[in-house]
Amino acid sequence: MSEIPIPAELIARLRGARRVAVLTGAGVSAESGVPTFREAQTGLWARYNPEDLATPDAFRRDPKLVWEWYAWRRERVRQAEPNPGHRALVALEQHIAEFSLITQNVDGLHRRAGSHQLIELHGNLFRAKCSSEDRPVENWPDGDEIPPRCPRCGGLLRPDVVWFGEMLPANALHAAQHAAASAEIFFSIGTSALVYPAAELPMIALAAGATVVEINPQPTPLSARVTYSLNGPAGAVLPALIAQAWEAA
Ligand code: BJW
Repeated sequence: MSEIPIPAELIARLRGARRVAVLTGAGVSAESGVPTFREAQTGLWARYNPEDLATPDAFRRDPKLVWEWYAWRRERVRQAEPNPGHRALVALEQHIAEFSLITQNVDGLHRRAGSHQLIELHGNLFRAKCSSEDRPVENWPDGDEIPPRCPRCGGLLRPDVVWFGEMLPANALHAAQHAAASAEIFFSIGTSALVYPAAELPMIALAAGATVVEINPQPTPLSARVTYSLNGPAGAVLPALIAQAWEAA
């Protein structure tokens, strides 16, 4: 159980809420052993800055390096399991009439935990697309050639994720903006709130009059703006929030 004090007024508002939206970032998967984006990478990858690899330029310069980085990350995520923070968000979805879980994460752990109302803003590690035709590719050969080639046109395959300077999937972004604008309570959890347009979503919610709650052990540029800042790990704070709102009622 979390030792972070959760204001009684927030618990009461959550219990009465019909529309809740949640934005998650890499911090939610940290307790599953998946490194956050801006923490140092380990082992082989410690000398690379993730922000320099997650770009179309990096892929153009060295497609093999970028493909191998994503293959390494896929392997780490395959070995990871959803944690109590992911599972608490599944429980939250079950208590709220109109619920949206907007994630910047590409690891698929929310879906594996059992979340359904999910909006993936930055794509998914486990999908690939053709870098020439921009079409999704379901199955790709795991042969000698790295990156593998598109079975239709022979172009290089790339992960189906959103890199810096690329547009987010329009449907996902519109759904996220709508959820933020109509939420009574908006949570920003485990994100450094540095990357746009995701970082705008809590601002949209604030401007529309929502209660905005941040859950993060570290301060972010958003912290001074929110209604409640809960300074702790998501895997402890979220289960405590659910327990106090519904199990102790
Ligand atoms: C815990 C915890 C625990 C630890 N519990 N918490 C407006 C202003 C300025 C710049 C821009 C702007 N609009 C667009 C831009 C440019 C750019 C951008 O935002 N740059 C900024 C860096 C300044 N944005 C884009 O390019 C976007 N495209 C776009 O806007 O298109 C239109 C356009 C194009 C060109 C010009 C202008 C407009 C695309 C952004 C795509 C981001 N892609 C990535 C990679 C995805 C694939 C992959 O994973 O490899 O997405 S970058 C990376 O950052 C990844 C993440 O999803 C994203 C956010 O990171 P996140 O999740 O916040 O992780 P961290 O590591 O930063 O933070 C972790 C947090 O967890 C920390 O706070 C910890 O304290 C906390 N934590 N343990 C809770 N247990």
